Amino acid sequence: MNKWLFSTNHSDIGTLYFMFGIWSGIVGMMLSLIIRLELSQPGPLMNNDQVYNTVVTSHALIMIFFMVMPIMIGGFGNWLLPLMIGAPDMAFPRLNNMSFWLLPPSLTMLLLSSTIESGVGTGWTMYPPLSSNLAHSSPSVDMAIFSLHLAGVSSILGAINFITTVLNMSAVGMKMDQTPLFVWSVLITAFLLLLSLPVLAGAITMLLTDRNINTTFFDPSGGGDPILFQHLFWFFGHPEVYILILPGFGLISHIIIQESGKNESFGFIGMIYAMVSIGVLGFVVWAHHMFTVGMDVDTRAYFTSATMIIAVPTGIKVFSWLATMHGVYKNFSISMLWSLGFIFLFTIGGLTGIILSNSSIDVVLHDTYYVVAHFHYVLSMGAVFAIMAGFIHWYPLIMGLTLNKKWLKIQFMIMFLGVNLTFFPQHYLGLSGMPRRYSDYPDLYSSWNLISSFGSLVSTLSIMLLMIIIWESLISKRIVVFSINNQSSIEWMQSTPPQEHSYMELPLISK
Ligand code: HAS
Ligand code: CU
Repeated sequence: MNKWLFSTNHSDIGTLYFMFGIWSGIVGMMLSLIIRLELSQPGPLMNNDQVYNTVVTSHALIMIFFMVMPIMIGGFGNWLLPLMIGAPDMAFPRLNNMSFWLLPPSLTMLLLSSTIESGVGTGWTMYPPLSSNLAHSSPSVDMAIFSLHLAGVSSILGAINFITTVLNMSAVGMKMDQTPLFVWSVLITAFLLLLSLPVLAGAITMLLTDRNINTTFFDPSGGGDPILFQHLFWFFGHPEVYILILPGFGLISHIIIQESGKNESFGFIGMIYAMVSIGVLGFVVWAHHMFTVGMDVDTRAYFTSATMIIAVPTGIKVFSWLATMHGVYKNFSISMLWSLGFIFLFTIGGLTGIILSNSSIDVVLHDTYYVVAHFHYVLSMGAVFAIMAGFIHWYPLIMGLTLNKKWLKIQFMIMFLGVNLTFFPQHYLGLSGMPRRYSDYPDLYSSWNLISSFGSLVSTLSIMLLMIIIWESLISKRIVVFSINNQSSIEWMQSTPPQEHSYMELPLISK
């Protein structure tokens, strides 16, 4: 009990984050099934649009704040980052414990907000006036705001911890240009968190005072402006999407390097600059989420151009991953399958992002299912595929056990099919004008919605299979043997002698 409650050990805390993230992921997945069930055919299922919108809101917030971020930054960050820089632990172990333990109360608050009165039917963006006290008079929105405050504090403390750890506790002689890519990705993510979360905190606090103590930051009747909330929200919200994907980029790089038998990534330094540029540019493109608010043409031209420039560093990453794989005998290990799936599907999502960044096209596509398709390609197939790849790749390190490869391959195939069935049709729905965040639609949209809902069942099946695979590995107890001489008994540990840029090999092997 004390081991878990008061843990100051980076790997134990990492494990807690994994368990928390997986649990939230299951909750988020159940909520998505409710959404797809409601939308599987025209006409009402739950017959309550406020409840439907509450489910959509909780699904998004849970997946973003309580599934992807805890698993990627809290789980993989805590487990791998100290090992990769040769540090004994995180810089502030007790702060690390606190970062984790702020999350369960935060999630509890969010879940409870759905159980009292009308729930939060605002969408994860919480735009006023919908989220103000006229349209959402119950305390549900206030609870959701407090929940985000807590999650925000947790992430800011975590970010401080990661930045300090990397800058102060790297092995002697490890220069920044020798620091592994995953460490870089978490470092950059931590800076994005540190700079963007306080802006969200400010925005939701202003919303809280608007709702409860008669300020009018977002209320024109008192001289305020609801558009101000959108600017503040997206100044956080856009960097947030890179927070969700950058650690995944780091994981994918390591897996591809290792599975291709290379010592370092193709264009290692370029990969670092690409991530830094994505992080910096991520702060100057926020208004591409607001093209329909009535912006002047010059501002739209600026935000369109700035957004498109992000395709350049992202392209550098995609082509460097492909070049890293080039020239080796193709090895379709499971983590490599997920990595290839990641590159392919993330690129599709990135390209639809470029389409949406055109302000005149976005005026038509904004708030349609095309946007939903875009962000699920980069999230459900980008971020989640990176998590799957990483989890399977480092499962032997984390659990000391091996997984059944044949079943994992089948599971990959089912999930690949499932997510594409779910989200590819949503491009067509969006292009033909189906709006997002509605519980019903005209008959015209029936067929693609049915296929999409069927796909979500297929994906759920694959996740259930994954749970069985993990259970099988836990009861079979095929224990991993770690060797110090680089000749590991398991496939994923096969590595060439450590050279420049491959410090990450050392601690993993001596573990
Ligand atoms: Fe996005 C909306 C544009 C990346 C997540 N995005 C969202 C939302 C989420 C999200 C969650 O400009 C919805 C938020 C909400 O609830 O309303 N996004 C982009 C662009 C990129 C991008 C340009 N998004 C992401 C990532 C996410 C994410 C990563 C999370 C993990 N996104 C938008 C826009 C909206 C938007 C609009 C608002 C839409 C609306 O109306 O609401 C880029 O970072 C993507 C770069 C990646 C690539 C692929 C690899 C690059 C290669 C190089 C060659 C490509 C070239 C492009 C030269 C581009 C291979 C050529 C172009 C062709 C079309 C062929
Ligand atoms: Cu954006």
